[in-house]
Amino acid sequence: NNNNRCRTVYAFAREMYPKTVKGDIAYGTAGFRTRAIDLDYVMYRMGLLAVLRARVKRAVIGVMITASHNPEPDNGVKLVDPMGEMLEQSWEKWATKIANVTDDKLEHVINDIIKECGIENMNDRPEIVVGKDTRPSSPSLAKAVIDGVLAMGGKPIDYGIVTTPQLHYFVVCKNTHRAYGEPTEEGYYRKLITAFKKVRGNEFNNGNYTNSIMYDGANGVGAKKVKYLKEGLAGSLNIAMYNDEIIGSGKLNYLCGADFVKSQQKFPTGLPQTPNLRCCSVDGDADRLVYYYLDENKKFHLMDGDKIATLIAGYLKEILEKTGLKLNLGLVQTAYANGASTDYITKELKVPVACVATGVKHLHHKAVEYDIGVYFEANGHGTVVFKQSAKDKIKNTYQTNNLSPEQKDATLRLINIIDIINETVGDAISDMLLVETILHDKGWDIRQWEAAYTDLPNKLLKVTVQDRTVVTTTDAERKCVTPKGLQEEIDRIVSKYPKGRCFVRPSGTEDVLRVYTEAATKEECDKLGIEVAKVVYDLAGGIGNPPLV
Ligand code: G16
Repeated sequence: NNNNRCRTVYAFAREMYPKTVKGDIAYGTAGFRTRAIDLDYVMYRMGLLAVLRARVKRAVIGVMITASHNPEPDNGVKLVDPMGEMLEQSWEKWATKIANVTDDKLEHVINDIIKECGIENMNDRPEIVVGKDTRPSSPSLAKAVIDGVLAMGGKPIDYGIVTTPQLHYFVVCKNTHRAYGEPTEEGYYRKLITAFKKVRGNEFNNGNYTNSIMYDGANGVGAKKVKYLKEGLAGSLNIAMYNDEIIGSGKLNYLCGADFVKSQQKFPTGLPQTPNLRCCSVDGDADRLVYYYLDENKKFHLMDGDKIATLIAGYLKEILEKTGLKLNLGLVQTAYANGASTDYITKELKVPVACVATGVKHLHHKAVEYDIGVYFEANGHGTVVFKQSAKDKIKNTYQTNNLSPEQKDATLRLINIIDIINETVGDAISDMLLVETILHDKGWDIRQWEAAYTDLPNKLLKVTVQDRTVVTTTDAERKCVTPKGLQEEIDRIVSKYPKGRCFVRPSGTEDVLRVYTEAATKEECDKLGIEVAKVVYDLAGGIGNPPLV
């Protein structure tokens, strides 16, 4: 029987999804990501792998087709593990092997997986939940995944166009037998909207907080999906939508969206430039969120993932104090976190901070060590995770009779806030509702939020090189190991700049090296960035135009 099953797999692979690309593809920060035209066979094979993974875990596995913040001609695939995490790291080696093996060796790799993972029953039909973003290439790539799932004997459940975090949510709902929520889009919206409305109550405005927001959907799935939310929230939060051209407009992430706003530190196209209005942007698959506004002088002010993280961590700390519950709270960041934010969290908020490598998979992993773990990348990708024991404690405490009215109130607030949060992965829509809840409760406008601390000027540059793997790093990507001499040069340059900080790492989603710099003034920060980028260009094999001096 196994042999029959696998014969279909190989015939399909040869006939319909032959490996057309000679070079290897690497499993990066968020799965495989490259030009969409090079991905057909990779998708088919990820369909196969998802079924094998589901058999090993005896659970539902998710496959999301998206290239998130990348330009429209790119695409990619992320595998979602049973509890909503990104594919376990020990399986990335299988993903890489199965994606890169030649057609005639596919059989061997599959046999190796079956053997090494001890898969005995190849005849069950595990469910594989499949979702895609709005890219024009996504439907045919989704078909390739589904064909892979069917060939391996799995049962594909096609959710069509959904956000990445929605797909993670569906996987967890299914694997918890609906304890986490209904595994439908309606169930997702209902859960978030109900919790949001409960916390907000009937006072829609409070102090300096007003309940209107301008929302940039990046011309992607985040625009399509927020429409349902907007209707459900009618009145309690007014969302004015912009950049909601969807499929095939070529405008996905173009001059708009969270990645553009954060990395260019600019107001996006398509939104009215009204001063002092609270605006937010999501990215191409709606798992990142940043806030910003223009002041009276049209100066741009950004509230990035660090500002969101500190707002949330500070607020949860206050609420916890009000409840009297003893739960440990921690925050996880990456090297991209602004130095001022880390100072503020440790010194002012007195919340412990951990630093890990880029990629939500690393942050999530670390955050689950705390009773309540807040994690955010500076680019706006993050969420909050609660240990089951912490949730039980909060709920059980609420049932006891010895709470003061303040304690009871704060505990109930916390219970509802947990339901606003999509704990499975960073979720721009749920994060937005959480930020709005906190600002509303505090009665803050966006300037009051901004005032918590002042970011050190920072810059993110890209350097294109022949082969980005020549750069390897250590210490949560804060130091380069290779090429030889690069780190010494970086240290030498950085030492000339007050409050200077810099690191260089290969991107896991684009074919570039990233250069991050921070310094006391904007001019110095820009200068530092260019100086380092030049050295990187020279020592790491730069191609194309050298960075401008
Ligand atoms: C992905 C990852 C993020 C990461 C970003 C950039 O985001 O999920 O964790 O920060 O790529 O990664 P890199 O610098 O390695 O290219 P997204 O939103 O594109 O999926």
